[in-house]
Amino acid sequence: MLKEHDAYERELDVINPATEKLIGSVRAASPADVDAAVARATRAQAEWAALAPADRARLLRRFASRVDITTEALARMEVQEAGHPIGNARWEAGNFRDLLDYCAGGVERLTGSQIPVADGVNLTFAEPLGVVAVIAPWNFPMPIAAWGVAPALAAGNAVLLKPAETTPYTSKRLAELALDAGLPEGLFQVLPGEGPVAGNALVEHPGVAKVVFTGSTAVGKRIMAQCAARVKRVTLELGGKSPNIVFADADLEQAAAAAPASFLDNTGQDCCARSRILVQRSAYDRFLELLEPAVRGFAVGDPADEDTQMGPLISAAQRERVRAYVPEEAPALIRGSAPDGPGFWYPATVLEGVPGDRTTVEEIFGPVAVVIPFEDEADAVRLANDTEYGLAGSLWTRDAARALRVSRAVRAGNLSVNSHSAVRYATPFGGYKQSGLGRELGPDALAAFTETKNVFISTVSNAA
Ligand code: TXE
Repeated sequence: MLKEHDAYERELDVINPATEKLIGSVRAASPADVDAAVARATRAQAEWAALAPADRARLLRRFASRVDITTEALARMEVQEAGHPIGNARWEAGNFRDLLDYCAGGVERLTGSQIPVADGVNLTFAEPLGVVAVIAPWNFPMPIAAWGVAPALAAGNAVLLKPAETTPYTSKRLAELALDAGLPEGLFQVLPGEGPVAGNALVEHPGVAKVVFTGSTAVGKRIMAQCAARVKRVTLELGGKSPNIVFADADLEQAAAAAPASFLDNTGQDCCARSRILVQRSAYDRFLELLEPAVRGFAVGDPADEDTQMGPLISAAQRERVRAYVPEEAPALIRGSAPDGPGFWYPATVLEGVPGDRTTVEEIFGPVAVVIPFEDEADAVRLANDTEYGLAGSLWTRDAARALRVSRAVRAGNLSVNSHSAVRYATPFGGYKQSGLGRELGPDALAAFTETKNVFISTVSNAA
């Protein structure tokens, strides 16, 4: 809820989604705050880029160790503001730490090259971009922030992070930890604020060299157009409607046991959620028999409870979005339970996939999957690719050649075989088609925050 005062003076109320209680309010950044932040970041970046690479790496490792010793507090904060199960929230804080460590290891390996040419010496340099804006969503506030923040800092840039309206607290704490660790003042700033105000001001600001955006496809397209107007660098991680392809030759027990987490983790608010379950017709009935108890057994409840696997949706608005796709009373193949009382709860739901229906083609971003039968491999690939998205996908088979064939045929950035794993900090992550632009993480993570400069030095003698 936003309270309006004079000029631009706003507070963002932060609500615990499991209790609907107000946790607190933070001041929303105005366009003038963004201007001031860019000016501070520009000064800090010059200081940062002038440090010896070993010193930058040491400070980033120190930041990582501050995050490490604060993991439990950050995780508890995440439980409060995002409603994530505590076990998941610990992983999220750990992911921020891991990214800092991983990228610190890249600082001294970010080198240029010497390319053989005639009549001189040719050198290339990997130079920082300057000030980078990271606009993050609420579904994984710490990890998604980390994927931009850590490599951008490691490559010598300053970062302005705008967290989502609903989840500012962990980001604010991370900025304090960066200062504690000794990073220059202004180098990593957090600007809680509204997308169309602070977010928009960052995108439009001439002092911001690159925008890293994770969020809805609609806002991503808008940001890309705004960046195009200035030829500003942009990385986009957008939505998904990822397939989980189960072939009849798979270990069906294993595939069914793993399927619930692939669309229920984070209450389905995951861009990699495998929300289209494609099952070979000859195994369809058996797979559903196995899936039902697995879905019902997925533990829903108080996110602070160590055994909880699924918490509430982030907000009343998000629950309304999910309900607009599938009201709780709509017919379903499988429906789990949800707690009564306060909280933005929504039960795990598995629907029969109806070709062309919006539940089978649009990202619902809730704990909802559709199941669709297929005949053979070609049919599976056709269905898997029958989407404007291309972020992730899983396939379950015991046939190694098929695993490789289908992985190569599915037009998506992150495929997993006999697993639902999508994100590892050491491997590249990103989408095909309307799921995004560019890649994050992996060996090239730092390079995405540099410009390559080429310098030719003539060795032709002037002596007559
Ligand atoms: O996203 P928004 P919302 C999808 C998912 C979800 C839907 C809507 O389907 O149901 O998007 O979620 C900032 N200029 N994903 O409304 O609005 C905003 O403040 C600059 C998928 O929350 O895209 C927030 O920080 N910034 C996804 C961030 O963009 C703007 C994660 C995301 O908000 C802005 C989240 C503007 N004009 C939602 N408008 C994923 N890929 O994981 C908003 N923002």
